[in-house]
Amino acid sequence: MSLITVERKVLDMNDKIAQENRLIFKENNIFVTNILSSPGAGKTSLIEKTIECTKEKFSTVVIEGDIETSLDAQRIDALNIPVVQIVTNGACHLDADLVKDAFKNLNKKDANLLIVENVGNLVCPAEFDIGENIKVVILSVTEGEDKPHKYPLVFRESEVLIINKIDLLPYLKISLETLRSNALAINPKLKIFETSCYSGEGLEVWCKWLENRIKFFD
Ligand SMILES: Nc1nc2c(ncn2[C@@H]2O[C@H](COP(=O)(O)OP(=O)(O)OP(=O)(O)O)[C@@H](O)[C@H]2O)c(=O)[nH]1
Ligand SMILES: [Mg+2]
Repeated sequence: MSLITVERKVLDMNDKIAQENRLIFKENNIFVTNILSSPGAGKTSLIEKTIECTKEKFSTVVIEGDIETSLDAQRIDALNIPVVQIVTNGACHLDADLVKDAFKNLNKKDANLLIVENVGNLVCPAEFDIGENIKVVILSVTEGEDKPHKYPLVFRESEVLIINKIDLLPYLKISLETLRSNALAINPKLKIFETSCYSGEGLEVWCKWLENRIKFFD
């Protein structure tokens, strides 16, 4: 019983800071995309590709979240994009307070898109609002079509599902149609894209959608 109370307090405090973040992001006229997935589904790869295909339209900055290492931040830094790495030292998600601090330390002059790569995990990050405009969940085709039913919260909370690594489909038994219908059964409003960060398939459609989504945010 007391454990449940503590957890509620932590989430209430997080929601309060997330609302403050939302105001700060709005004041800075910056659209915030929170990217979630299990480890290795392709979050950093998709961020790299998104930066590349939207560079004429947006000035992007990135916050990276990892349990250990700054390897992902190094990949973004190599593109000359301002980036701050949060190392959680074991925590399985980013929270609003960590993102607030990281945002303060970000060189964000003229930026209008902030992409946050959350810690690789399909469970905890979905519970923590960080003040983002949209959550995007990535699922790679090797993870199986049952994941929306097994990890429903992240699919419920996300506006977008990106099914990544579709270049691997010829080697797998997964049905994309079943995966899509499982995801839509959990969240009928999900916007679904199919991408390959290797072949480039589907990336333009995703980037165009993001451009429009940012154009019309208030
Ligand atoms: N075949 C294939 N491999 C991919 C694709 N996208 C990413 N990968 C590979 O998948 C592995 C993980 O990609 P990352 O982008 O590092 O994944 P991540 O989700 O950021 O991983 P974590 O940050 O560790 O959770 C790397 O070896 C990528 O090269 C894709 O579309 N197709
Ligand atoms: Mg990564």
